[in-house]
Amino acid sequence: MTLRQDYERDGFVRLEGFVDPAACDALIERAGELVLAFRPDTVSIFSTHDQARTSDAYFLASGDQIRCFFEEDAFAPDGSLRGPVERSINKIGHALHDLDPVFARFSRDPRLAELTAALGIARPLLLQSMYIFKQPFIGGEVTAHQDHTFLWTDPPSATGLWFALEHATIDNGCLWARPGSHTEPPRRRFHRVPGGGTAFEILDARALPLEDMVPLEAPKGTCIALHGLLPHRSGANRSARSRQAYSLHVIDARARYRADNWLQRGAALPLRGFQLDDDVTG
Ligand SMILES: O=C(O)CCC(=O)C(=O)O
Repeated sequence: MTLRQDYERDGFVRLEGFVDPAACDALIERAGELVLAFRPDTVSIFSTHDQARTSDAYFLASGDQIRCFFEEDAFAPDGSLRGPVERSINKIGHALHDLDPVFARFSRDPRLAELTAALGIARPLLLQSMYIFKQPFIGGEVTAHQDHTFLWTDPPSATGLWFALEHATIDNGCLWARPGSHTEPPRRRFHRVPGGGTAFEILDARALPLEDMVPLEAPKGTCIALHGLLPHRSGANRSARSRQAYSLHVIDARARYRADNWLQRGAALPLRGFQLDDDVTG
């Protein structure tokens, strides 16, 4: 079986040892620096529970920025942080791959271009990057979703490249998915609404099937490529170990990106492919 055949059969492919440990450590160190430099004049919490309500202006304007979002459980009832800020951040998003030199270099490694080409993405554009901490004890669960819901193109083309920067196990909140379930139709479309804010358009009221999902445990350095229609989730982390990961989402320039998708960019930072001079038109 080729990588492409595995991917088309399962909706994901898991490549152990894709990133060497030193490269993982370099991203971990850089993310730590970004958090230490973060001055939270805005407190924005990232949670996949009731996401349309919790998408604030800070989140909605982060498509072409580097911004930090807090864990839902980072706060005490009086609103103060329970722990240090570096143990309180859920994720950094969403343009690390364009704005931060360390993440930009990692994200434009020619091996990533080869991988996306092997998966059948003819004209890749690097749309979104997220650094996900899955903090010890308070790391929030990510409820089951299809990435296409959030990064809608016609036809569907969103593809996730998810990198385990630390060992990801059931205990610290690894990904879960059911092999082959990328044949599920999209259930919801997350979009901006006129006048501000976001909403989910319900396309198919059936819940995403959670049964038969299997844990995609991933040793440090593993890359998991995820089809945009594959329902996947990750558990809360109640363990004492974080589960840091970097996630990069690519779309195909041949597909139409919806103008009311939540993630939009200003003219100053157009989408690019793996080569910085990749053309986005036509
Ligand atoms: O890392 C996680 O827990 C969730 C990541 C995810 O859903 C994604 O990258 O699409």
